[in-house]
Amino acid sequence: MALWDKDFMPREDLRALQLERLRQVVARARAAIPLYRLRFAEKAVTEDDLKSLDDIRRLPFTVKTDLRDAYPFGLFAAPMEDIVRIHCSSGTTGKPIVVGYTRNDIDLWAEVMARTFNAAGITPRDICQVAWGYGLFTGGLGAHYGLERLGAAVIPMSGGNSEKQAMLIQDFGVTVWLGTPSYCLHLIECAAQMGVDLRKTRLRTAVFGAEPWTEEMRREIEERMGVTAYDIYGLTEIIGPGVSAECDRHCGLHVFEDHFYPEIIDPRTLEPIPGDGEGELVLTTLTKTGAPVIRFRTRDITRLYRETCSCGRTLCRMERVGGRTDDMLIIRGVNVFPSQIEAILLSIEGAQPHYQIVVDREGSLDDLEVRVEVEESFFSDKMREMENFARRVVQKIESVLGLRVKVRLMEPGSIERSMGKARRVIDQRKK
Ligand code: DLL
Repeated sequence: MALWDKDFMPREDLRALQLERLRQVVARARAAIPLYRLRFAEKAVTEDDLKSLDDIRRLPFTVKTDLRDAYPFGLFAAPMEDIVRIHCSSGTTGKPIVVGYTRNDIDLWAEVMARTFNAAGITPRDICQVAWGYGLFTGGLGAHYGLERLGAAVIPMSGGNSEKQAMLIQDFGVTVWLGTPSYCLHLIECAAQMGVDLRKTRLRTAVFGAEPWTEEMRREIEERMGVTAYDIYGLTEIIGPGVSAECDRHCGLHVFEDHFYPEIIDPRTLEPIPGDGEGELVLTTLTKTGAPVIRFRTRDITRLYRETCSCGRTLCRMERVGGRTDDMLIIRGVNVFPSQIEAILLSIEGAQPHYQIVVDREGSLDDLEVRVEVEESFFSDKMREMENFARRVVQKIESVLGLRVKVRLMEPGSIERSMGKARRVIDQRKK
């Protein structure tokens, strides 16, 4: 049986498996983690109360601060002798969130990553360049083990060093590139400066994840790189990448539900959202033994589609994550996600996919400034032409968002490039 046969399991079998695994993980967490023992006792719930999957609602949520407060190893369910790997979340300030993996967890992680890459059409014949960071971040090593499990050739490149990335793509005949979409754009530019047209190389697939990106960005990169792009999703607290992945239909990301149980809740009432309504994604790890988490509130906003995909996978699909509850800017009462601004900018000829959003407060009013790079050929010495262009950008953003904005046109290359996750928002209100 191939690993990915599990993607096509009949729904009833999958649900029975999920319930059995849910009971097991609750029992494990209760036995091994004092915080869960206490929380379950407060709610007077044990694994024996879980008669159907809907009973998951009786269990308490886990939030980021629970993990942070348990720093470093307080939520591990296995003794250190069984932990074989430690990763941390990518937060920039304060203490990180720490996750421990047993041998079992490393194996299941490689399995879900191999299923991820199979869904993207990657085979043992591919040569794959991994440009997510290797280290405490889960992207590099997570992808690495999955590609090896699949039997593909892996180049553990990590992020940055764009000239070398471009050189190896050419010289090694790399067919698959994996990393963040924002770094990919930078790589395309660097390659062009070196005289390398990535469309003319053997590259055919790009796998992107670790940050939000839009359909407009997909089209832009597919065209400039000559690839088909796939979206993959995950987070450190749950395992890293490998929670969900697109198939060749590109209509949502299949959640590896036999390992991760998804729910969608209303972040204010904490009640489940019915049908395929939008809300906050909550995940439970069903099989992890090192650091299992029950009903983790991801803060990522998405929705779940439960009809079978035309690819035949029975796994439900989540919509691409356009933003997090904590990324949402509230500007003069209007909710704005950076991804909305990205989509608008990319629909304007001459605007480049390099942008930053600066929020500031003038008096009691919030101000939104969008800084966007302008294509070289659009950059003009004539003040009037530039003003007209800026006005067009302002009008377009204002008509979609219904919000007054300032637009600052920037010279090509002037906005900071990232080797990993891009920093799109500078919020000066928090100073
Ligand atoms: O970014 C794990 C990962 C690595 C995923 C490589 C995919 C590829 P963290 O650093 O813990 O882990 O960040 C997790 O990043 O909660 C989302 O907000 C965001 N995110 C991850 N993938 C996507 C995606 C890794 N495909 C946080 N689309 C998550 C949108 C994403 N947002």
